[in-house]
Amino acid sequence: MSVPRLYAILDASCFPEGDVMFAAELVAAGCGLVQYRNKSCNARQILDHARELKRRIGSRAKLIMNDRADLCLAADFDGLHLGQDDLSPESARRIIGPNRSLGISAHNPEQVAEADKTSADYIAIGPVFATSSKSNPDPVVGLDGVRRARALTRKPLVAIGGITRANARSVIDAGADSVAVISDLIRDPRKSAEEFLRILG
Ligand code: TZP
Ligand code: MG
Repeated sequence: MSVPRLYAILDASCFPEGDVMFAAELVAAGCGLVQYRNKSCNARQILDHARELKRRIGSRAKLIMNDRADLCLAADFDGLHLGQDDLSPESARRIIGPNRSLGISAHNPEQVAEADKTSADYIAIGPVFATSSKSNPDPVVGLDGVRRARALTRKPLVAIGGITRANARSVIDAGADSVAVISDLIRDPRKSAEEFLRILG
């Protein structure tokens, strides 16, 4: 599996009025993958939102569900992203099957090496820089953390945490294949995604 250079994350907490327009703008800019992250709604609400996203943009972008293997299947998403406290990759893989993408977050070299041994299709390393989009984030790993992770895996490496148009190129130059972004896409998603895509080449 290859991961596109820009890995957009739609964090539901940023869109109390609904989030489909945000996703549609990202896709219009050429963004080919959107992760749906919802840490506050109940399962039924998350599934409703996810199905709406699937209906509206599912034919134009790959959709990744955060945390929940059951909702990934129920909404017929293309992949699942797991943190260190979610289901193990092998348990999740049994649920989502061999064909959906599976990603794992890692926050230090040991976790990268561990994730490398699993059936994960990509590994996310971070937070690279300080972030205010995640509660209780792990310590920042910096560009050195990206370089170290790069040396430990040949799986596609997604960098996350505090990544903006101003620093995205440095993250790719440190060895990441892709950058995952929440906040620097929010204000003007179409323009911002277009700029990311231009910068990331
Ligand atoms: N995991 C590590 S940092 C982070 C997550 C979900 C938040 C990234 O958001 P932002 O706004 O791009 O820093
Ligand atoms: Mg999680």
